[in-house]
Amino acid sequence: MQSTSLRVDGMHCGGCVAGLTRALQALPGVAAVQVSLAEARADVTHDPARCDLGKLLDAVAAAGYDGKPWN
Ligand SMILES: [Cu+2]
Repeated sequence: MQSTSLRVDGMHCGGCVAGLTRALQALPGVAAVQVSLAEARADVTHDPARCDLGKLLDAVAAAGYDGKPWN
């Protein structure tokens, strides 16, 4: 498992947090998701062989938010 942190802009409320959490958790290979509205951050634990950074960012974009690697 690998831990990846994303900067996610465009979240405004708890509904956004819940929606983004669901979208990321739905990806094959994702084991755990922690989304922080205050930090505009998503921490994802995932199997890098099944779910890479590109797939995480695609899911963020598909959910309607603007994501990029945290660092
Ligand atoms: Cu919202």
